[in-house]
Amino acid sequence: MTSQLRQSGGPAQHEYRILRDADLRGYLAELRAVATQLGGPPEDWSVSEVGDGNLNLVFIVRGTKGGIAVKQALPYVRLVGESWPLPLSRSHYEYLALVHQAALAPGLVPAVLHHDEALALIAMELLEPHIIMRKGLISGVCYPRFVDHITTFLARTLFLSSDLAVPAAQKKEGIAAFAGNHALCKITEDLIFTEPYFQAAQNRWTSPWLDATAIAFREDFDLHVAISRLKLKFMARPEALIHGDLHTGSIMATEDETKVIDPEFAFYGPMGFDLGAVIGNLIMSYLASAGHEHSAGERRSFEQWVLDAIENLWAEFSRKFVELWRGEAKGDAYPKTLFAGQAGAARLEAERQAYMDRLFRDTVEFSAAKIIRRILGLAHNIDFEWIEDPRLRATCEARSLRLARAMMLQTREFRTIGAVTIAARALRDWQPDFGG
Ligand code: SR1
Ligand code: MG
Repeated sequence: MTSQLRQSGGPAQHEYRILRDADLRGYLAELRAVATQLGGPPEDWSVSEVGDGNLNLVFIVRGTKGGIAVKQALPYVRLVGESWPLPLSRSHYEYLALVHQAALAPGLVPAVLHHDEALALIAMELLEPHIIMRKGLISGVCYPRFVDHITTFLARTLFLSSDLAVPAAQKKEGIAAFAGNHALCKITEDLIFTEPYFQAAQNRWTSPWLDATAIAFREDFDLHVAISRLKLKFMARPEALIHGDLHTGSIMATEDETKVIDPEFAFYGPMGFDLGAVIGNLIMSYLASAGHEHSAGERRSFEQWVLDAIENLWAEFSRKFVELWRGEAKGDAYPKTLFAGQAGAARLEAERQAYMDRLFRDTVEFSAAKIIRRILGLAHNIDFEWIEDPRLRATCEARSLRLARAMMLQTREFRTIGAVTIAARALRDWQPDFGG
């Protein structure tokens, strides 16, 4: 992208530096297409840093004609500081993922306007009036088009990058293209699949209420086996190009539109990890809702919407995925020659159902892992963090941990998505015994 723009009058190659205000303005002024989109003289552009994520800087730049968003990777983890270095190459993988996702699921990711690998910078479409979906959910906003959009995104990006859809050589090239993103995978391997289950220095939880639960999770070898099996699935199953961090903070939404952002954790991994991220985060939104009530029951219709969304999400995803499989199976998996005739077609259809059942079990387990890490690990969710009363927060978190532990250890009891929502509903008003 940089070299193409340079040929058409873009800037010369830059050394990495953190771009701030005037520097960013000057840099963008050299990009003809971007400057035209902004409009007016660069001195009049407004620049504000709005990033509230764990890793990067995000600037909103506005000119007389329009605005753009600029994301720049820092050489360290923003949440922790310079003591935790992180490769800038994640910006390259994010750019690559955005381009792939735009091709596979048009209209569901922000348009990329410019990428500069050396500066670890991506300029993209400003999403307005979209807000981070997690913030909308905390305020009790329902998103009527969300399930349709996110299931299209998931079914298309996962199916169309898998061995079901692409020839083996192309799939392996895809794996290779993202293999260098291992530092971001390592964050996930540590923060989701390891640290919440031992006394890692950076863990935190709502103390003292969850102290006993945190200790119990650290001493529970059934759980340690389950999370270790899941970690291995994450590490060793390159099923499809996954987003890698698809929580509700990676989604920007209005009532009518949904855009998936921030795929810097993208790599070829297990499909259930993305599905589990969305469902696990919706479960947390549901079980955190009681903590945001001003009067008992005022958020019931919102909560019902979240439960319906969880159920519809799996149903719609699996319908769309199987439909793609029936119509666009151009990959080398399940060779047509092995499923000839009517009997072969029937057997393949049954196998599709078995495949979806396995994927559902993965999804349930990954959802559970996503919940546990946000309550006992380093990086927490504002769904819980914004509950001011710590005892109430701990109550919502304890309900979520109880559900997550069951989903992780008794996965076979959660045969349908309805079983998950029934269990969540049963825990909505459960009162944990905090002792004392
Ligand atoms: C140190 S990074 C912590 C978390 O932020 C990202 O959003 C990922 O979820 C990561 O695990
Ligand atoms: Mg992110």
